[in-house]
Amino acid sequence: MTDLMEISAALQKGRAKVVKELVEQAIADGMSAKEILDGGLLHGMNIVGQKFKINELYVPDVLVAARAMNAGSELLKQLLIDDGVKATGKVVLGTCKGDLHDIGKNLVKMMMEGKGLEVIDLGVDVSADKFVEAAIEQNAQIIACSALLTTTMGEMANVVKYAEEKGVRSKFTIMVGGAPVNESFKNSVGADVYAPDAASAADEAIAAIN
Ligand code: B1M
Repeated sequence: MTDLMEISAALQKGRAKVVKELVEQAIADGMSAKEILDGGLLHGMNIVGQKFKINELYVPDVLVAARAMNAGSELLKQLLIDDGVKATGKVVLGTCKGDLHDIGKNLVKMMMEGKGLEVIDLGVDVSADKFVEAAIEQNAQIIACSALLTTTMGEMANVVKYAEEKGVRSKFTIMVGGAPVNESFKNSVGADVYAPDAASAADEAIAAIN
């Protein structure tokens, strides 16, 4: 049986190839995607975050760890997506303007696709007008904004404001999330839904559409 701590340790060292092999092994051992994600990949990334905070690791170390995280989570995607599920709704998703963090956003995308939602991924550094214009163009029901920086979460207020100015606010459920975001921030910017993690983001999206 694969030791999830080995996945965590390899991720912390940024060893993408090893992470990939260990995740493949864990899948072959019959572990669930959630177990591998929470106990291995996210465990390792949390430690990287703590060490980054106290200057024990630096930006290049975090970048290689992020690459290893993406290599591992990409393999889990197949397990999270049920081919038989028909798209039940459309979401435009992105990381807010000025923000390049995309690991959490990518997990949200995977979980939403796993629930049968069609996700239009706008990428990172997405401005308020781009979120809203894409939602109009794509005829989406949900605008989902991720932010990891206290300096970029303010763009979420601009998304709400821009939708109001365009007269389309009532057409969309605006969902917000990311490490510095919480329920009271969601209320302060006038968004509709806050989700603390990728799995609840997918559940909340389904609930908002139905
Ligand atoms: Co940056 N970084 N980073 N970083 N980074 C943080 C966020 C930080 C907390 C580190 C720290 O100081 N401890 C700090 C932010 C401080 C703050 O604003 N309060 C920080 C900083 C300061 C910076 C720079 C400014 C550093 C610098 O250059 N001096 C810089 C900014 C660059 C920019 O964006 N303009 C920077 C750069 C980077 C890297 C490029 C090196 C890299 C990103 C690589 C990438 O994403 N491709 C990076 C990383 C990896 C991190 C940490 C270590 C890990 C983030 C992560 O991916 N976590 C992070 C520290 C930490 O969080 N512990 C840190 C795993 C991921 C799964 O979690 O994204 O939170 P998260 O997603 C969660 C939930 O939040 C939620 O679901 C996910 C779990 O299921 N969620 C949503 C996310 N989006 C959601 C949307 C939803 C719902 C839920 O609905 C729409």
